[in-house]
Amino acid sequence: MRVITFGTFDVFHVGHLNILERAREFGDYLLVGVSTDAMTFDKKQRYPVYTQQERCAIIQALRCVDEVFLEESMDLKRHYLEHHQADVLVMGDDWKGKFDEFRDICQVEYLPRTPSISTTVVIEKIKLK
Ligand code: C2G
Repeated sequence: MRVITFGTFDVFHVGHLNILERAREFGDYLLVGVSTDAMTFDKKQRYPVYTQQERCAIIQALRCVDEVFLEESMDLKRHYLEHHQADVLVMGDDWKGKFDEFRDICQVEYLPRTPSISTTVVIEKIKLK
């Protein structure tokens, strides 16, 4: 089973690791779409701390990840799912319901987020030191 997930994965933290490890358990090949810097800017009006090359290198180095590609636009999801022949799409439950339209081509799973951690929380913690 080919599993796919998407994310920015900026300032990598244990919440990111947890979702990737749990996603991998849905199959035997995990593909990760990493949002480009430009796509992140469009979505959040700020660039990530780490560049897309750095974020891809970190994700690619994880034992649970088999393949990494750049996600250029939210609107290309169906294309990515088809192109990579994904059997299962896994996302955190902050996206609950958002990708149900793809149930016609793959299984869609929303997993509970790891509580109390996010890129913003990490950045704020560092600022306060
Ligand atoms: N996540 C999590 N627990 C946290 C923080 C994040 O499970 N404490 C999950 C999110 O639910 C998501 C993944 O980690 O599934 C990546 O999160 P982000 O880097 O915040 O990515 P996001 O901005 O949600 O981008 O096409 C969709 C986008 O690319 C997703």
